[in-house]
Amino acid sequence: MAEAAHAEVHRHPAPTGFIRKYIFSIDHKVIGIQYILLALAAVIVGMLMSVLMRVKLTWPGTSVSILETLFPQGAPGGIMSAEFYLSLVTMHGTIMVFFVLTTAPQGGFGNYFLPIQIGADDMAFPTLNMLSFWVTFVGFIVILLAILAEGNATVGAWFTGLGASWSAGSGTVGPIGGWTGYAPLSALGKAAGPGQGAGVNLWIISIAIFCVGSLLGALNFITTLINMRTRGMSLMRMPLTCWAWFTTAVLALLSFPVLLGGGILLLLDRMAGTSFFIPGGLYVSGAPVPLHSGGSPLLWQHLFWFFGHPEVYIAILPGMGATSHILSTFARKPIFGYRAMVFAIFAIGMLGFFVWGHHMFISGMSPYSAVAFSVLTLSIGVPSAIKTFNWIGTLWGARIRFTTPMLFAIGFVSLFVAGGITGLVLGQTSLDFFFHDTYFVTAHFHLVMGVASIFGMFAATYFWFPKMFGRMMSESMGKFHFWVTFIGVYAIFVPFHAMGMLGMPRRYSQFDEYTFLNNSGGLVKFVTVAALITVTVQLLFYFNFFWSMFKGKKVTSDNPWEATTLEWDIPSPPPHDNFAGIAPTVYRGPYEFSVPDAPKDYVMQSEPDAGEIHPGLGERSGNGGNGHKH
Ligand code: HEM
Ligand SMILES: [Cu+2]
Repeated sequence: MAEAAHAEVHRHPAPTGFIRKYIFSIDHKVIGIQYILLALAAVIVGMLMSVLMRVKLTWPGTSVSILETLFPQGAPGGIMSAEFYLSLVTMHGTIMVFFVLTTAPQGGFGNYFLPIQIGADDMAFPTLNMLSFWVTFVGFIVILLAILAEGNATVGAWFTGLGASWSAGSGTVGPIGGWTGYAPLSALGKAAGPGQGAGVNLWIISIAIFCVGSLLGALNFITTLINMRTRGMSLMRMPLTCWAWFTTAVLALLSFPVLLGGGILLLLDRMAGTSFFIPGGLYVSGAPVPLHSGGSPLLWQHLFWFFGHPEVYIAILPGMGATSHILSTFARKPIFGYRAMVFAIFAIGMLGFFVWGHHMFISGMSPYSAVAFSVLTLSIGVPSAIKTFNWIGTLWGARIRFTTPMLFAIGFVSLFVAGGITGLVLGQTSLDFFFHDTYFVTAHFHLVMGVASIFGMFAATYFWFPKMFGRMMSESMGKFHFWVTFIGVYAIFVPFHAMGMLGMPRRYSQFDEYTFLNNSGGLVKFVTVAALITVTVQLLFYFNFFWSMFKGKKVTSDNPWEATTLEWDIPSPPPHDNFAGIAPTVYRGPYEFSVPDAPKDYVMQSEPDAGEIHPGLGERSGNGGNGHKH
């Protein structure tokens, strides 16, 4: 074979010790799984918090005894206080956005499959990759500390020695401020009220650490994709998953530094007496705020949302990539409009940097700026519609194989459309005046960013599980999981729209005082019951995941889905260096299904046409032959 001539020297031998193999591993596959496990742990915390929020909103007198033990002041007698609710909102949002949706799709699946899909033996900088994960992990530990520092006197006491701005155990619970941490509330420190002490410092530090981890990861993704594609893997032959991970990395590289910088300034305001975000003449609870003047709370909003809007694409683009890939595979059809899909994903990513002002329509900005932000926001509808049409075009007239990953991919399209439509509503200044800070917004972003991304990850998990672990997940459990979750999330979030139209404000722990909401009790209860059912069925997913890892049906082929990309050429699970030291050669695009006259209904990327093997081709095209040194 021509390939044999290009055999590479094995760069790093497989580690043997437990620690190097599973803990401080530099193998992108192990690191990918570590990210996935981190997300699986974080999402449990985030989900439990959402359940507690719904319980507090629906049955405010409920006593949860473990809360009394952990947070004796925030939940006296196990009954959640209003402040407890507000800190739940903050931590639920933060953990979901950062530690679930920014870790699993990119750090997890991207790490595992990007190098394999482009025919590389690892990431460009394996040690840096390991560092990215462990930095992110430390960020997660710090966010957990943030909860306990405010809410638990014992943990709080660890921090009180650090100085006045570290006052902790503030009589309530975790930090309060929403995942957006708006100034001046977030900049003032303890004086601003309960939940504003050490917990907020730790919250900022956690996010800053997270930014560093994500930045290192982004550098690695970009370098790997540009430098390490195997021969024949031209850009336009890459699977759409790779385009999505690449675009996501570019967004991360451009947006996380802004949040990191903003976070440092915020910390300086809290601890070093600066006034970046604190205006003069401020009063809190009737007392003047001394020593601060000249800062701008709006500056924080600009910095935050310059990061924040790209962040929602960081969360969802990998899901779009996985969905495109999986739809094509199980529709047994080439993806409709490959080039248009690449263009659209990049357009969405880039336009995402010019729309942050749509989060600030009611901040008092000039109506002229508002019009500009509004028009730019609506223009993102164009590439989004291109993607949607192409997904539908791919499914059109196909003989679809309704496997679990396919169901979740179709679910992704459904949720993306359902949630995206209301983006067009909110993108209009006049409508946003009413809807801003109501449950309508909560409905919009949960569907389009929260749950759609999660569906993308479910699809990816069911799809790649056999490759990662050499065993299949149970299809019957998977389908049951899909249907309950699919109906469940609509049952939760469709009523949110109605609540928003009634004028129900978000981030409120109770609505008793609002007579105009008196009739919403039934809706509120319905949502909570739906949430309890939906969350419970996720246990089945966890069971399926871990049970199948050890007891699932062993794969009988390395390509159980009859897919075309490079990962399906190699053993399941793949060996330490992916391609056993022989760089593969790519002869075609990634979605050659239902090819006329082909012996099977698909042709793999690595399959040459008869007579197409040219000895020496590898030296001329592609650049994967040399590997890299480190
Ligand atoms: C079982 C599914 C979920 C339920 C029942 C749920 C419920 C809630 C509730 C009740 C709130 C607070 C509303 C308020 O008082 O303003 C909230 C806020 C939020 N949720 Fe979820 N959620 C779920 C899943 C997710 C997911 C997957 C994400 C991932 C992005 C997410 C992200 C957020 C964010 C960013 C906020 C806003 C926090 C803030 O206002 O600062 N949620 N959610
Ligand atoms: Cu936005």
